[in-house]
Amino acid sequence: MNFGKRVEVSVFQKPKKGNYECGDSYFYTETDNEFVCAIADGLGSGEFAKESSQIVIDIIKSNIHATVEQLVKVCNSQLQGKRGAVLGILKLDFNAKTSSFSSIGNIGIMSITDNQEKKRNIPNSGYLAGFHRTFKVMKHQLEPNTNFIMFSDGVMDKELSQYFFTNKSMESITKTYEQTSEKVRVDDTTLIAMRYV
Ligand SMILES: [Mn+2]
Repeated sequence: MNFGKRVEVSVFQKPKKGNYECGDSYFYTETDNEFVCAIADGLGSGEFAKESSQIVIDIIKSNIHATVEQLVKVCNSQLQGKRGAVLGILKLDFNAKTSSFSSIGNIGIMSITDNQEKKRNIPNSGYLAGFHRTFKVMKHQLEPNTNFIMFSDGVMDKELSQYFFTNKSMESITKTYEQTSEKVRVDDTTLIAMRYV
């Protein structure tokens, strides 16, 4: 096995002011064939919100070979009767050389290549709560030297700087975010910087 060789990852996470535990859950992994990253944010706060975001992340963890479409569908069905959750998933297929991403609700995903070709996902509105729903998955060719930035809705638009997309060190992106963003968070905040080399 050959873990972590193709995608460099750095994560910044901070809970909402006054909360000890963060309601956002995330997961990422790399295998020989693919890279998968997801952020889930349970609606509301407290233990039921955390339960929903954790259900979603556990499903993705145990089904990393599934497509983004399949993952969103299974996560949605497993949230029936639970507190809803918003979800962003990014999947890189190293063999097919494709990137696929989808977000249901307010999880942002952006990508930028070294020659400044920038893409931002169009989130599907709403949230996952077991109801049948349609959603779009954006699929692109996977170019080497591409940064992917995924973030929960605790990240404010004004905190997203151009620098995040042009820097080649993922650790410096999350460190810079830590230094320049508001110290007091009004919502749970997760920012994941990834670079496919
Ligand atoms: Mn949130």
